[in-house]
Amino acid sequence: ENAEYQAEFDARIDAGGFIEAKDWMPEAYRKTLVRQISQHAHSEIVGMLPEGNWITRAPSLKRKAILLAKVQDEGGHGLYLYAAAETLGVSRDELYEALLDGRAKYSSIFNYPTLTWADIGVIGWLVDGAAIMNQIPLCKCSYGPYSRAMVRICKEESFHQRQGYDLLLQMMQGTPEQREMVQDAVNRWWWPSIMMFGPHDKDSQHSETSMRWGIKRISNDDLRQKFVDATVKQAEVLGITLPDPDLKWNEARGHYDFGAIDWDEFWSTVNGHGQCNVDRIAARRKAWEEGAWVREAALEHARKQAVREKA
Ligand code: FAQ
Repeated sequence: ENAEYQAEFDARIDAGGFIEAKDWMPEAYRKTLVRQISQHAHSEIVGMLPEGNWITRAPSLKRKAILLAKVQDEGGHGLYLYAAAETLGVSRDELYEALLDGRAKYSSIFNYPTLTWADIGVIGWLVDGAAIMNQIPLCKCSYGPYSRAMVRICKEESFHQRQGYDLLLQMMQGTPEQREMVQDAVNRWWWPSIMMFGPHDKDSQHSETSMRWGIKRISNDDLRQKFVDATVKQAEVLGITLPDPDLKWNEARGHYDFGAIDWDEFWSTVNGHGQCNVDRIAARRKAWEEGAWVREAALEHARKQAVREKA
């Protein structure tokens, strides 16, 4: 019987179709989706912290309103993604528990500190820019609930990317100190941003199966290359230098070549030893504990309403 279901699943995947929550799916497909979608959700929720750090210090009312809205969007993205993961038969509580226990991964990028206001612009430009490059192909991924969540998320991410670039363009028209601040932030965020795409294809343990299943449509290295190619021109318009002496146009390949990535730094950050890993999890744990009364009140409210409806 399973063989029949498997054949139907394979045929749908091969035809570029979607798998929905109630459809039969191989256990390994379900597992890899729970892994990727929950890591993605955790990244959004942890990703609120580096920028949240600057809400009280935004330099104007306009910038504060924009930053508040952006961080709120990230909370919303986390919620759509946890909901997409729940369609696969896991609960949000168990996923969240894995994050708070340090068992679950989230994107390496959110373990770097935001030292100046320019970091807020650079996160929008580079981090959201890299996120969109990776997420546009996910709008066509084979799992329906994930792909539909990604369509909405990508629309909001592209606004995030533009607000970051706009913030930097404005700072670059300011004082020499402001321009230096932008360059310094770019120097610190450039390499971590290109690490976001994950290990090289040859070292990417899940790529082959995820590509076969139509979860990943474009490989880690191809996405990283597309990101570098798109970003070089934007850096020129801004008037900053990307911190890579090996970055140069390769006429034969039709792409920019770039220098070697420090994979020791990447894996050490992924495995819990980056600059801010301990702080990030401590902040999420504190928010969970301090929010206990809200969850209890919501449950109590729901209980009272159910009683009232019955009466
Ligand atoms: N950080 O075999 P692969 C955002 C892990 S954007 C940490 O290549 P896969 C928006 C990987 O999980 C950021 N770990 O894995 C925002 C695996 O470990 P595992 C979130 C990483 O899954 C912007 C191992 O390495 N975006 O939040 C990283 O095929 C601004 C082997 O790697 C997404 O999650 C990394 N960078 O490909 C919010 C997008 N890279 O699971 C706030 C969806 C790899 O076996 C502010 N995810 N690993 O324990 C994906 O597209 C994929 O999961 C990849 C990795 C491409 C990230």
